[in-house]
Amino acid sequence: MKSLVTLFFLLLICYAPSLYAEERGQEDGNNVFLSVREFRDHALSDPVGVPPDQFDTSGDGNIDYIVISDHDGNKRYEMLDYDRDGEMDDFCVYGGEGKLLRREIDSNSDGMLDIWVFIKDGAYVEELRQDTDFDGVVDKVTKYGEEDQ
Ligand SMILES: [Ca+2]
Ligand SMILES: [Ca+2]
Ligand SMILES: [Ca+2]
Repeated sequence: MKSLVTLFFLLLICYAPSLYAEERGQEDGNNVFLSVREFRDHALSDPVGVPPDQFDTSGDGNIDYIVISDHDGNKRYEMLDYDRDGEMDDFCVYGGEGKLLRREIDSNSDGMLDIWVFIKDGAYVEELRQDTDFDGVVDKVTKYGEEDQ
């Protein structure tokens, strides 16, 4: 009986993370990037974009704001170096016709994204995912507005 209990806990440990990963994969059709560099490189290499507009809004010589648009002038990505440390930390992803889909933030500037905001209809926050202890794993999911539908 004791070994059955042990087996149960082992299974729980083995299956819990994979179940979680599966759930994450199903929930969003888009890639979730964990590293800000990965994200930036992905956005900059997106073939639908025209050459990005890059700005040094603080005038310190570092690019701190990048906008990538498609050929119709609709925004695809926006990247901001909010704390001006030279590394982008605030990303906006736009869908068709320049509608805001998602915002992803590296709130503690460690180079890894830790806040994901999913936007509905270009304006309403639908879901908030957070990695509150910055270990690379989402540990808090808040959904909004479900009761309205
Ligand atoms: Ca930064
Ligand atoms: Ca972070
Ligand atoms: Ca975490």
